[in-house]
Amino acid sequence: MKRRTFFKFGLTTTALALLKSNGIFGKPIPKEQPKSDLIKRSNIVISTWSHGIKANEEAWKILSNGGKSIDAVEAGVKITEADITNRSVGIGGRPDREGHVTLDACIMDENSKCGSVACLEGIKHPISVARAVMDKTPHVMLVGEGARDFAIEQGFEKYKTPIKEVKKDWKEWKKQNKELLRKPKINHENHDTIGMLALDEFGNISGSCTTSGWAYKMHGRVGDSPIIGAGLFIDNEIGGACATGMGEAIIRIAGSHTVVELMRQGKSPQDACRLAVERIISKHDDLTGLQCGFIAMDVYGRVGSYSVYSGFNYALQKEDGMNVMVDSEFNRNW
Ligand code: SD4
Repeated sequence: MKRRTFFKFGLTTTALALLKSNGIFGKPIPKEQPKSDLIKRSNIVISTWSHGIKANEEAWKILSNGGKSIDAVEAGVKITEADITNRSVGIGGRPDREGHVTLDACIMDENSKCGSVACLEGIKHPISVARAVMDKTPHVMLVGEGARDFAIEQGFEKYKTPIKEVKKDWKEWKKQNKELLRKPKINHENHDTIGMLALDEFGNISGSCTTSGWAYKMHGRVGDSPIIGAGLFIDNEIGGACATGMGEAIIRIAGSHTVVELMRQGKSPQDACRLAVERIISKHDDLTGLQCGFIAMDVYGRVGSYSVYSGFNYALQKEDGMNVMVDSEFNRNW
């Protein structure tokens, strides 16, 4: 069935009021009621940044047809990975300093099964390779050549990277950034990983996360996105979280795991994201360019987000045809 998206950019006041009134941002959970009665059995999907709108649409097709959240989060982010105009995720991503596009991705399901690939080159869908690591190997994480050999052996589509336009930009960057070649610096304009969380009608949460990482990073650098507990974490008894932004800072506090553990302690997804961001802030003296953001969802169907700096947003869908961008709360303006 064809579905319409009403709001592509920004959330209208009415839509925001509607979402607030049905408790999506954090209606308190009554203590006296058994948790199993309160677990939400309905479809919700959220994903980071505006590319999340298209990714949500794809995930929603699966969720709204009675599919599982793990299939929805894989299919959703594949849309972003395949978009060659996207410079921070998948095959259109920017390379490292040496000109290699190295991709990071991970996926986690309601049974705490997870799979991950890091520093993977020339394969179109790292998220599906991560899923294959989860489903077909006894391991959680494969990196570099080993990950690529596994992907090829499993028949995954190869893709020559960097694409022409990206290679041209990289050559230009090299000419103009001799200093940065020696001492890499954060490039916050290119920190647009897609992280996705979905709840299905069985009451199960899964998540996915995929990125080409920090543009012009050192060769071999791996960020938070493929690291279970940093870029993504799911505990189906509690909820899930994923991260975007400067991976090094997110890894330092085991970011997504921290958000889930804060929810376990009774915090709403919104408060859990805020507290994790505040912990990042408290661990860094210099916050220049240090953008990090989290999105989270709990088993009661509540969602939240928070970032260090303004400008972070995420796409939210919980009804047919209503796929909206929500501006995240933040600690400070740029
Ligand atoms: C990284 N966290 O490699 C990723 C980049 C990112 O939004 O999130 N971009 O550090």
